[in-house]
Amino acid sequence: MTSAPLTVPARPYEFTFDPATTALVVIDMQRDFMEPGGFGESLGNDVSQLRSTIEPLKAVFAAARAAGLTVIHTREGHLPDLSDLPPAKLNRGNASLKIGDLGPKGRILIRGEYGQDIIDELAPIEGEFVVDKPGKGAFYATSFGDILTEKGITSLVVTGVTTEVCVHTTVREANDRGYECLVLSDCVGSYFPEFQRVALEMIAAQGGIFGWVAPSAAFIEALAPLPAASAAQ
Ligand code: TIU
Repeated sequence: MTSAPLTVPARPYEFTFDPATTALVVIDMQRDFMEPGGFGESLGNDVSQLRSTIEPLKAVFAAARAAGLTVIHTREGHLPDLSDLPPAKLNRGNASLKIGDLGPKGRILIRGEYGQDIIDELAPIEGEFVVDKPGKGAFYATSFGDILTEKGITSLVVTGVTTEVCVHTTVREANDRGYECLVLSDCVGSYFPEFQRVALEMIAAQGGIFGWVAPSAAFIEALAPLPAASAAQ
């Protein structure tokens, strides 16, 4: 099934997409990254930096669900026996709590734990996909690519955290596989304001080397244009 293509004003130029072949991708909006006591904080980060993504994402969810878009959530995490956790990832850095250690919200970044799940505000609903991934990118060692193929998806609208880590890795992986990616600038978040700005610049630079960038309001407007009368007010 295809429908009429829609257009979003974006950087570096307009992003055109068909809702029937477009998925909303929500990367790792998990307590482990968004709330105190999780993996993100254990790495020394101020998790409050990511909270500004929640309200814009709620509006994007409403618009995407009303338009019938495929919605795919991801969660970074590992098996309880850590068999899918490379020592290089376990030992990297100077975390106060390592992956698999017991924190206030359960074992850090372990599948099935309270802290590893998606925050209440952005919980998936029935019919949406939830993909668990052991790496930063959504394609590595997951069913993500198969879901896109089965659903006939060619374009991704990418949101989530963190911008320069799991969002960037996923967009780069998707770009190499031929997907057109629009990143919603206010629906992705970083612990570092400078990284947020530069990571978005990197996507749209060089004629859109990895994809397009637009604010969520432009995407919502493309999905559900305001009636002319109210738009003029
Ligand atoms: N540390 C950091 O910025 N991010 C991650 O470890 N994972 C994701 O980005 N989801």
